[in-house]
Amino acid sequence: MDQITRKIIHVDMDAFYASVEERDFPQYRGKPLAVGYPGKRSVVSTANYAARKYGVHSAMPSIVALKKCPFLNFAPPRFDAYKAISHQIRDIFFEYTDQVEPLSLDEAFLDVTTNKENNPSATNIAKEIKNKIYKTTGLTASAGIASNKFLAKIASDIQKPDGLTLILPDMALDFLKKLPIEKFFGVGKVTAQKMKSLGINYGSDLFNYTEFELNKLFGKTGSFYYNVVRGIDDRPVVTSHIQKSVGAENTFKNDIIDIGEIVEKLKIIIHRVTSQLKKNNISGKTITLKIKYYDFVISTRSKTLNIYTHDYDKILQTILELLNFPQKPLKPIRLIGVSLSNLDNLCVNNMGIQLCFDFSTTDN
Ligand code: TTP
Ligand code: MG
Repeated sequence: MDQITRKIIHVDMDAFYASVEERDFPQYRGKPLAVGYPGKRSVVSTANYAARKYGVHSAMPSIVALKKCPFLNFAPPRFDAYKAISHQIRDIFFEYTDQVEPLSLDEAFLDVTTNKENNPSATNIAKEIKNKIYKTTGLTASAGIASNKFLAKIASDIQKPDGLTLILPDMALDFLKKLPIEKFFGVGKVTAQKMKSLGINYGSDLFNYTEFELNKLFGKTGSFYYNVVRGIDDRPVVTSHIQKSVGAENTFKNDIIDIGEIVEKLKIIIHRVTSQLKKNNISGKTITLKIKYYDFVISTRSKTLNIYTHDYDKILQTILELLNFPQKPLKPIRLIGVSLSNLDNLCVNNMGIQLCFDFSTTDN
């Protein structure tokens, strides 16, 4: 069977947190800016491009950053703002494909081999996405387009900020040979150090090793390195394990027509749903009421809110609206269910690992 060449886009916002702060607080614009706190035990979350010129970067202790750039401004992080923008960009991705794999708040892989627009050009889709992101959020993103995730991820980094980079399969090898080993997506800091101690500084050095040798040196990941330096990466864009909805339902022993009794049953169901949401620290935007009547006819009604919620009262109020409370139901009800979808769990990967960065550094 012919292998179809995949079309993968990787989108990554430019200096994400810092760009949001510059957008919302004009006094920072054009000046060196770090997101984080200047305190002794704090680190920089990210720096804008003006600060990067001085060598300030993510994860750098704030004191070191201040030594490098004495006039550095610090903006305290506003995680909710970044999360809201993350949802805006995710909505844009879903206009093109459901094959979206978020890696963190500001980046995602998209498989657009087949897409909702039937657009054969992944490059044009990436351009459209960048434009829409700019129009919607006022922020720039960089995009990489390639036949696999590894190359797309590397491509998006090449022309930052506001970049658009296509790596065609026959360009990949030349490019990867010249790439410093620490820029390889999937080669962590520790491995990069080990590779350097072996004299592997660039892709070309890695290319000289056999798969057998790499497996001996790095275990199973050796095969991964062997393949990616040749531009080979078959990993799919993974979406399926991201939980899409949280819900609960109840089938009654006897059909119910009394509206008061239905509301009491709904309250119990909503409690179950909200405790589930709270336990997993997620909220949802779309609230759905499902009713199965005595004759097995099913009706579902949904409302999408402007905000994400896991609030009991808010959900109850919406459900009562959907139920047309206090009107009596049309006919006796056999089952009733409540669910929340459109969840804000986009930074949990397919293994349930939280990928968003934590902001516990508040030492001042
Ligand atoms: P990145 O995409 O790695 O960085 P960036 O968007 O700031 O800059 P670039 O233009 O190079 O893409 O990370 C996205 C956000 O995640 C970043 O704005 C802040 C946060 N972050 C941290 O909090 N700590 C870190 O160590 C890193 C790398 C990122
Ligand atoms: Mg980024």
